[in-house]
Amino acid sequence: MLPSAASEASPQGIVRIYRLLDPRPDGFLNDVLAGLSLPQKAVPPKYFYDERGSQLFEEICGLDEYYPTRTELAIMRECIDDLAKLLGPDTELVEFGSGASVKTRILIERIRPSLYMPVDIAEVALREAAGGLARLFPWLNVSGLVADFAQPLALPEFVGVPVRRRVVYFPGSTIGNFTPGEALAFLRRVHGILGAGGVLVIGVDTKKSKKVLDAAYDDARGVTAEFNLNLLRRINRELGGDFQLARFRHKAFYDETAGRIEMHLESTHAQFVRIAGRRFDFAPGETIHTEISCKYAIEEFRALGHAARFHTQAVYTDPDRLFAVFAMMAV
Ligand code: AVI
Repeated sequence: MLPSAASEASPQGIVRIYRLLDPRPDGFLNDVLAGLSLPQKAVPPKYFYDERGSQLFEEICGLDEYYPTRTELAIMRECIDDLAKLLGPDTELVEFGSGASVKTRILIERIRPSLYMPVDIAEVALREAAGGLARLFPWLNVSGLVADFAQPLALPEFVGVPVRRRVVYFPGSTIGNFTPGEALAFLRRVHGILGAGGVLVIGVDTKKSKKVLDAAYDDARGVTAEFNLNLLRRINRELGGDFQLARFRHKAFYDETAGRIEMHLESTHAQFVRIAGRRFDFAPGETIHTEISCKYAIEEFRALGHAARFHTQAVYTDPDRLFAVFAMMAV
């Protein structure tokens, strides 16, 4: 699929926003209807991120219990000089995610890429973040791409910009939201996007105690619960569903055997819900599976990278090994 449209300029830095034409404009509806028809009802986690969902996720990132964001940030601060040496000058920096984080700012400020391209499905968040970065770094050439990075994609080519190396930045341990098989397929696609010599800088959440992980996904203030339930609110609003939110509850737990968090919305009653003329029945205690978040031991992730033809050049971690940032070269 090729990018379809370019637009937009901000007063200071120039921002171009490209959109990949969605061949299935009713993708959300189809995915919800198909997912709720499965024996284990499920909705893909990419649909969390409407405007409210993106705000709630930002709030999660600041929670005491949610250690990944602050830990990854501390690691980036610590490793940035080494990382900059490893990446070298004249890079084209592609970020999978909106680019709203402080980590991105640290990276851009230090490596000064020739070109920066955030790729995100959430257009509002992408526009805001790209505009903010262009204002903060007026020298920066910013081209945002509205696309689902979990799908195969072709990036626009830019001529006349000095680029020695393409770098893909994928922070936040979002790779954990794929199954290991999907993660491998994703890494292989990233390898294709980078080409030999390109580098992937990726944040990975590590395996740790169930107590710490359970709390990170079921916080005391209920922000994660609100984030999860917002998915039903979005289905009601955008697809004309009639979920009663008070009849569902957030459920999240770490499955130590599988090495992953599972997030569900549990029906508290026997009930049915209608969406687009279809009826879905729920037994009491039945759940909609909304997210997995896989955790990797450092050696496990190194092996996954190796299977996708990446050579791990550096692994940066915090003293408690709660989180890891990998720099992996496509070979
Ligand atoms: C985006 N992703 C890496 C988050 C995670 O930790 O899996 C999403 C999230 N879900 C609940 N809390 C945070």
